[in-house]
Amino acid sequence: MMISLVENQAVQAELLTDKAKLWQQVELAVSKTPAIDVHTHVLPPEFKGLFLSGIDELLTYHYLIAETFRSTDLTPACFWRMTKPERADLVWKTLFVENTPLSEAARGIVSILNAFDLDTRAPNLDQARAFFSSQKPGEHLDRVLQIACVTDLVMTNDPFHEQEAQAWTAGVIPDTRFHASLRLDSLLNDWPAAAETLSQKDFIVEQDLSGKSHSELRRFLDKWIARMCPLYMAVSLPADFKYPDDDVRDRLIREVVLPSASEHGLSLAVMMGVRRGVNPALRAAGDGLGRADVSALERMCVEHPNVRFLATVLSRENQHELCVAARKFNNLMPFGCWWFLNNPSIVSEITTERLELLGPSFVPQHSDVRVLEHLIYKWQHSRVVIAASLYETYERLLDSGRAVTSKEILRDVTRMFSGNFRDWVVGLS
Ligand code: RAT
Ligand code: ZN
Repeated sequence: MMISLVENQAVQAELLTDKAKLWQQVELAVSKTPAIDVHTHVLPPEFKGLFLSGIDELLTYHYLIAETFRSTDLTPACFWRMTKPERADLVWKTLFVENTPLSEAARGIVSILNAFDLDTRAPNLDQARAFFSSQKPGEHLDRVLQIACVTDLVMTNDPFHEQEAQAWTAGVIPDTRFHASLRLDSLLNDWPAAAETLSQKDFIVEQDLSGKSHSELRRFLDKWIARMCPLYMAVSLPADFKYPDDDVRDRLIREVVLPSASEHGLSLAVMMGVRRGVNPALRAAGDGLGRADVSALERMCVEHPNVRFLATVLSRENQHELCVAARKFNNLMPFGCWWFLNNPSIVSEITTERLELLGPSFVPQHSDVRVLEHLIYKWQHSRVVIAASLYETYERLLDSGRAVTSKEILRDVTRMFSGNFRDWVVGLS
């Protein structure tokens, strides 16, 4: 659906030869075009105990925990012994009172507080806590989505996560704006433990994938696909991931996951370059990154032309290779500026590079949020940078002799913020 920011048809069709006017239209389109957030970790309020919202959750985001340890002598062991409100107090005191919140994740909290007219220089969290605890969850959710200008978001749903699996099994139906993605990390990245769990749940699988393992794994995936109706399947992969390889993960991908994706018409999202547990003492804040081998992704694309791949890579050094791979394979859709890349300088670089190599045929951003209100800053900050990159691209086009209209700008932004993803998945009307 294309939104109509400029009602008047004649104005929409006007050639934007004036650069100030061009900027105004680009800025308007990028800030107001609704986005589908294609990868998040936020669950809807219906998933009791798993829906995260409010200042204590916001401040104990693993990005900020890692940053806090750079400015305190407290040990991780002491930190983990604290309650969540105590941790949030410490993060606030360390990063926002004793220091200036200069980092992107810290500035994000400022943007969130500001969006709700809360004191961004408060000496403590009393005001913020009172505000968030007084919100009605449904209304608050609507308000956050409206501020972030996000219509739909995709969750990360791991059938091996006990608490979440229980909710699905009990028939909890998520808010219609929340869509599932079937996350395969537990299955693909820790097969021995997954096989053990599956055996306990009456799936007859063997560690060496012999016997009925294949059909049982397909039965497992079929069951969860029927239950969650995911828009895609997804896995994050380590920096040293190879394809082909001679390990069990290769066989699982080749013999179980890709045939299942093909049969159900589901895309596979491949997220490459994580190094889990670089500093285990920091728990979820202790993951790092490494340069991945993008040719592994190319080989998956060439071997499986009937499967659509969504792909994001964590290392800055891999970004250009991903763009070039996408030029070769129209079953490959680059998405987002992931995790450590979600900083203005890098989002700007990646977005410009993608526009130069792929035109509008990519998904510029996803939020990766874990806490509802993160949506506000992740989308506000990204939109500012994307608008600037897109403006420069149109400006160069204008200098080369072709002006665009606001209708064309809207068409391009709509394609990037929702259309490309809609075309890639089934079940999102
Ligand atoms: O980006 C993040 O917040 C990470 O912690 C991970 O969740 C990563 O996005 C992933 O999906 O593995
Ligand atoms: Zn994620």
